[in-house]
Amino acid sequence: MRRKEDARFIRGKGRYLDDIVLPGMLHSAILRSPYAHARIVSVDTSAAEAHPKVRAVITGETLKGLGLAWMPTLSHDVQAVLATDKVRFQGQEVAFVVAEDRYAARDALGLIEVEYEPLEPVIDATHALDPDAPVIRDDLEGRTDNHIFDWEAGDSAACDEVFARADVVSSCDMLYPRSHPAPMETCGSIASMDPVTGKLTIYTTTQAPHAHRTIYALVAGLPEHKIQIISPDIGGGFGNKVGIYPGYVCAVVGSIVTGAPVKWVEDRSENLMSTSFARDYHMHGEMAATKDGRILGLRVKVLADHGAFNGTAQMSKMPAGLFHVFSGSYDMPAAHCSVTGVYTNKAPGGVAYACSFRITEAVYLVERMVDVLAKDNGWDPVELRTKNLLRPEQFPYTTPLGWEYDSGDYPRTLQTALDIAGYDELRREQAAKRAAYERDGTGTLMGVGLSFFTEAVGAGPRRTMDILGLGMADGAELRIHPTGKAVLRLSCKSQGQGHETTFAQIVAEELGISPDDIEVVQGDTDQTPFGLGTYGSRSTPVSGAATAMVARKVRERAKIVAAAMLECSAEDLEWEKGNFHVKGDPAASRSMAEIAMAAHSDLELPEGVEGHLDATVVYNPPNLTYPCGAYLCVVDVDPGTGHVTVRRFVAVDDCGVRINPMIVEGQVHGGLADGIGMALMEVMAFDPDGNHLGASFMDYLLPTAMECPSWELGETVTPSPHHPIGAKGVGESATVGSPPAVVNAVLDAIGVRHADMPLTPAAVWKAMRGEPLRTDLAIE
Ligand code: MCN
Ligand code: CUN
Repeated sequence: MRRKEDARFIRGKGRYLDDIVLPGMLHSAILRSPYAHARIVSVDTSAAEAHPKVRAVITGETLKGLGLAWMPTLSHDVQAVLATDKVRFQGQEVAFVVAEDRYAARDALGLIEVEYEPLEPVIDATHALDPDAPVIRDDLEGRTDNHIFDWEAGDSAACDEVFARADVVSSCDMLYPRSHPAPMETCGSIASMDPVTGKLTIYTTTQAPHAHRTIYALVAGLPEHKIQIISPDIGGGFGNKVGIYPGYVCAVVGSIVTGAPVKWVEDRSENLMSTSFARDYHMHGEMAATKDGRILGLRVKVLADHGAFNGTAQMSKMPAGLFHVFSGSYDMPAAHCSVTGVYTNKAPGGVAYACSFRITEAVYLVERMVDVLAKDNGWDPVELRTKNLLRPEQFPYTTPLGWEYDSGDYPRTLQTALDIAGYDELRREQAAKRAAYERDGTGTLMGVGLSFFTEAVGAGPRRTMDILGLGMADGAELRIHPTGKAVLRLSCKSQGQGHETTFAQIVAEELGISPDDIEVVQGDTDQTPFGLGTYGSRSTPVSGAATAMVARKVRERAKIVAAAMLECSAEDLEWEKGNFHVKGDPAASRSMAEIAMAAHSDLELPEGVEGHLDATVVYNPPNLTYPCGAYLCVVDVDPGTGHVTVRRFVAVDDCGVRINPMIVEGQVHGGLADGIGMALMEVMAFDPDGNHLGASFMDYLLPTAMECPSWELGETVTPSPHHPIGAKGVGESATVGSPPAVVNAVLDAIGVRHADMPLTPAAVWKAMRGEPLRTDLAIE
C-alpha cells in the first residue's frame, strides 16, 4: 500500500512548524556564544531594547528571576536555558530577542553587548580527566573535575577467566566520532500563553509530545490540562527532536512576557551547533577466542564525551543505555564493559541519530572487533561469524549481560545476504584485482565488508527506559463511527515514517475496514492518549501492539453485537476478514460497517454490554523486540587518492512481520544512506579553541544519491513471539548496522587493521601509509 500522507507531502501541502502563523504572532532569535568556554562579565541589552521593532530581550538574569535559568535534562543533570555565569560550548544560548519579524530579531542580536572573559576549553575527551583540566561544570556544587559517571555491565571475573584460557586475544582502540542527525527541517517552537484562560499552547517539532507536556508541567508548575502540545508535520527527527531545547523554553517565556504568541525557529547552523549530537564514544575493545575461532569473551572500556551538559535520554540506572547489547549476535560466554562519561566544551546531548540509545556504538564495536580478530589470525570474517552466531534453537536467548533476545534465525539471515551478494565470486574478483594492482600498480582496490547486527528496540519494559520515573506504556484509542469509518488516536508521532498508513493498516487487518477509512491522529496531546512518543524504533513494538490490541477489543465487542443482530450466541460466530458469520452458514453474516451501525442503534444487547464499539487500550510491553540483519558492502578504493566508491550494498533485514514492506524498505534505504554518511563523510570536528568545524552543510557532509549505490535488499521473517502481530521495530536498523559494513569493506580493500570514521579520502590515504588520523579534532 502506498503512503497515505504522501498525497500532501509531495504536493508541498504538508503543514510544518514554520508554516503555522498565529494571529499577532511575534518572532525571535537567539544570541549565541562565540566561545567554547568563557566567563560572562556583563550583558548589555539596552541598544537592542531600543530597536523600534523589538518587544522583549530576555537574558539569563531575566530567567533567574523566574527560576528558569536552568532546566533539567533527561539524564538528571541541569542545562542552562540562557547562560548566566559561563558559556560552556560554542553556540550556547546567551540571550533571546522577541521582535515583530524575524529580520528585526536577528538585527537586534548585533546590538547586544556581551563582555566575555575567555577560559581554556576542554575539547579532547581523552584529556577531560587530566588533573589540570579546567573544570567545566563549576555550577554544580562540589564539582572539582569533568567526570560525570562510571557505569559497568557484565561479569568482569568471568571475563578474566575466559581471557586467561584464550588462545588468542585481539584488541583495538576506536572512535565513533560525534555526528549529527541533521533532519531536513530544523527544530522550532511556537508558544502561546492565553492570558485569559491561562492555557499554554505549544506547537513544536517534538517526537514525544506527551513527554514534553509532562516536563513543562513539572518544570513550570502548570497543571497538564492547561498545557497543550501540538506536534505538526515533522520533516525528519532521527532523535534530534526528542529533547527540550533552550529555544523552546525561551519561546514560552517570550509569550508570557509579551502576551503574544512567539515563534522560534533555528537555522541550519544553529541546529548543527547546539542541538543533540550523537556518538562521541572512544572505545577500547578486547576479544578473546580459541585457536579454532570460538569467541570466548569481549571486554570493552569506553570514554563517552557527553558535552557540556549531560542530556542523553537514558535510563536513570544505566547512563550508557543500551550499550548493553555490545556482545552482539554472538554466542560468547563472557562480556564486560565499563563506560566513563565526561564533560567537554561541546554541545550537550544527545539521544540523537538513530542511536537506539548507544546500540549504534555497541554494534560498531563488536562488528569491528570480529573483523580485527579475523584479520589478526588470518581467518575469513564470514566463517568467523558463522561459527559464532547464535543458533535458532538458542532463542529466547539471554545474553551474558542479562538481556533476553526474543527471536531470530541468524544463520539464515546471513546466508541470504551471502547468496544475494554472491560472496565467493566477490572474493575471486577481489583476489584478481589485488593481483593486477600488485603486478602493475594499476586499477582500484576492492573490499568486501560484512556486519551482522542485533538491535534492541521498543522501549519498553521498565528496566529499559526511565524518563522522569515515567513508565513506557503507550495508549491507543479507537473509535468506530456508525457508518463503519474509524479514527485511531495514538501517543507516538511520525516524523516521516509513514504512521498514518501503517497504523491504519494494522486496524484494517484486524477489523476488515479499508485503511482509507481509518484516520490516524497523532501529535496533539489534547486529542491523544498518554505515551512517551517515537524514538528507539518503539512505535511499532509498543504503539503498534496497542493498536492491534485495541482493534481486537473492538472486534470482541462487535462479535456480541453481531450475535444480537443474527439472534445467535456469540460462540456460534466465526470471524473472516471483515465479517462475522454463523458457523456453517456463511450467508448469515454481518460486516463491520453493518455491525457499527447496529451498535449505535436501539438494538437490544445482552445485559451489561455497552453500546458503540469504541475502545481504549494501554499496552505495557513485556520485552523489547530484537530485529537483526546481515549487511554486506562492496567498495572500490582509488589507491592514488583514497577515494571510496560504494559499489554494492546488500542488506537483509529481519524485523519480524512487516506491516508495510515498502515502508520498511524505505526505512532501510534511509538508514543505509545514514551509514554511508557516517562511515565516509560525517563528523563534527572541533579545533583546539573549540570552534565547531561542522556548522554548515559545506563542512558537515551528508550523503546524497551520488554516494549511494542501488541498494539490494533481502528479508527473513522471524516474528516476535511476544508482539501481538509479531512485528519488530526497524526504523533504526540500517543506521545501526551499516557503518561497520562500510568500514570493514574499506579496511579490507586497503589491508589495514583499523582506521577511524569517517573514512574520507584523506583518512584512507593516511591509513594506507600507517598514519592514524584523529578525525574529531581539526581535520587536515
Ligand atoms: N514498520 C513496518 N513493519 C515492521 C516495522 C516497522 O511496516 N515490522 C513500519 C512502521 O509501521 C513505521 C515504520 O516502519 O511506519 C517505522 O517503524 P518503527 O520501526 O516502529 O520506528 P518508529 O516509527 O518508532 O520510528 C522511529 C525511528 C527512529 S527512532 C529514527 S531515529 C528514525 C526512523 O524511525 N527517524 C526517522 N526512521 C525515520 N524515517 C524518517 N522518514 N524520518 C525520521 O526522522
Ligand atoms: Cu536515538 S534516534 Mo531515534 O531513537 O529517534
